[in-house]
Amino acid sequence: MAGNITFTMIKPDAVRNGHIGAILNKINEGGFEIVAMKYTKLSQEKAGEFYEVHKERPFYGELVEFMSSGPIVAAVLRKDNAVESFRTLIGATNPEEAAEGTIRALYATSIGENAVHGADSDENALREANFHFAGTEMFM
Ligand code: 3AN
Repeated sequence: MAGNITFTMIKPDAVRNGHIGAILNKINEGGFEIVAMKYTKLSQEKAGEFYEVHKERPFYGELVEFMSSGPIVAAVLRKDNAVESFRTLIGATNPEEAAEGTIRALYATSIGENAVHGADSDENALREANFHFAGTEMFM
């Protein structure tokens, strides 16, 4: 059965470009409840750890550099079928392929700097939530 929790980050490009408020509004309008949230910055080491699954990909270095380049908003969201529903709301990885009205179509600048992260499975959503938040910081 699909879980009801997903994990997201508003990435440094979207923060720099002033889109935090607009993206949180899309998240609320999409019917997601925020159960944890923080404004923070990943060190290079932490970003490397978070994206460890992509270590062998050619863009790993660039991704770690970018994700540690400025503050982010990390959040845990609740909705039925949260992972899939959120990935629909954010759109394709490449903003040029993202459906109209999705967060990436509206606010991403490139495939590398694509405004938001969304967990890709229930298992990863929980792992990523626990990576960023202590149990006492999540109001599930
Ligand atoms: P998604 O974020 O849509 O799940 P993944 O898991 O394939 O996409 O990639 C993780 C992150 O790696 C993306 N959000 C993006 O920032 C970066 N990325 C993916 N593909 C590329 C690429 N071809 N060039 C640069 N960065 C990329």
